[in-house]
Amino acid sequence: MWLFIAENGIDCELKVVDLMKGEHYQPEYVAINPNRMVPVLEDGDFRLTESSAILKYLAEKTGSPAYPKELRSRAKVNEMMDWINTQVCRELAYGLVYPQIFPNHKRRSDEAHAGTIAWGKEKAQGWLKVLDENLLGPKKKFLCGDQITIADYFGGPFVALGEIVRCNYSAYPNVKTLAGSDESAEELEQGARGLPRIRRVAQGQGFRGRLRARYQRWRCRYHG
Ligand SMILES: N[C@@H](CCC(=O)N[C@@H](CS)C(=O)NCC(=O)O)C(=O)O
Repeated sequence: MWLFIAENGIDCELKVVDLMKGEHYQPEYVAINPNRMVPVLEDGDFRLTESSAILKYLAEKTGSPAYPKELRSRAKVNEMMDWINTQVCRELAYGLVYPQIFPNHKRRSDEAHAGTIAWGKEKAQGWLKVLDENLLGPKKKFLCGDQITIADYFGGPFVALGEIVRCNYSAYPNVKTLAGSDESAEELEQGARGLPRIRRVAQGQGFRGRLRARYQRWRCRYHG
């Protein structure tokens, strides 16, 4: 979401909620999002949670081609985002990565904790294989074809989460590209994806435009 905001020059006041310090459990933030999660977008007095819904809102509001208006093209973008939001989010993020980085995801015994991670790893590998072989494939530049869509803005950073716990994506060459972990410096200039692209945007661009977005966060500590 942050990447989309930055690349589209949307004026956005970025407020980092430090999950490692448990800031999302502070009353001030809970009043904004009782789910105790990030992100939240505020556009005037309009407040929106759920990163997929936020991306669609921003893309629609700015008339971005990254969320095509044509019925079937849009349906494919929605399909991809739902797939990422359920399968990949559940197993890669919540099964494998988050239990290893967030203290509040610690299970009640070491055995239960190890079991959660083992299950998440096994399932995530299955989804990564589908992503690599069926959804991306070697000839497809982006998740929904040759043009970048909000599904890529959504999915790239999700997949790149695996970097934090040193996932080895060598068995999934197309996933590596989506996650941006195999971009050369030149490719990066031309439009890398995943974490390298986020870093590039973070280093090189400010936030300009008209909207005010607060409590938005794609930047956990691990992004530096
Ligand atoms: N369905 C929500 C999930 C948001 C979510 O999982 N956020 C994570 C960080 S990426 C979070 O805030 N975790 C805090 C926690 O688990 O304590 C969305 O897509 O916005």
